[in-house]
Amino acid sequence: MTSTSTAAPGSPSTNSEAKRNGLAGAIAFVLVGVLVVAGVGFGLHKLSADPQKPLYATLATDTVTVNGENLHKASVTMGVYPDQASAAEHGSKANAKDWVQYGPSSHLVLPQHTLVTMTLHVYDSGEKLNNAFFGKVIGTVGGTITVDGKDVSSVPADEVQHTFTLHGLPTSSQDPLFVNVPLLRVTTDDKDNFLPTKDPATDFKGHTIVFSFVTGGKGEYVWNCEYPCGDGTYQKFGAVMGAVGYMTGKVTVA
Ligand SMILES: [Cu+2]
Repeated sequence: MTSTSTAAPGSPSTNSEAKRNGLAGAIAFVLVGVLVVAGVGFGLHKLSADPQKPLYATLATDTVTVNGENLHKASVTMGVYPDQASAAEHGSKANAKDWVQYGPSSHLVLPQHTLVTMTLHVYDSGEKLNNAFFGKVIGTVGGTITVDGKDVSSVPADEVQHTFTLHGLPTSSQDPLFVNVPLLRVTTDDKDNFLPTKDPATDFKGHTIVFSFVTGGKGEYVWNCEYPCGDGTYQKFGAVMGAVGYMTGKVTVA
């Protein structure tokens, strides 16, 4: 019996089988590609998501005149804690890791064209800034902050616990906003125990720092600490320093 090259009806030729296999492979390749892209997108979204609920500034009913401009007023209060126990002790929901941390949220939402007054209760010790520039107060109304009720325009580089440094990328599409506030450290004894302070608002365990700045139009900004309070990596700028929810976060002007 001689073989024939014509396939019986209903049975695929080797040629179209190869084509079909090729098509299945291509579809599988595209599907894997889609899954990889979706996975990366989901991962990045999760990484950039807020670890805590955003903290909205409270809008006041009265207004104030700053540099000839009549502005609304808003206020926001936060804390800076050396660890989870300190955060819990002072009424802030502690973050997942037992690191130095801002609380209760690292994502602030502030109203636009408003005089924002921030109150920070700060409970950590410190060492020395690696860059004395961040010991200066910049961008606040009057160029000052109050520390336990006293006006200052800078904090010595070796008396800083953390900084609140708010900034954005230079862009033509949103107003510039730069605020730098050095936070006075709580002093410690030679065994690293915290010494009592003179500030009743912190139960004599910290300092209260108050300052105001004026927001521009809507925009997205970031803040971070510029005191090297991370672990030994990246000259103490690693770990907690880059961790959203601890020493860095977002500011939305809405
Ligand atoms: Cu810090």
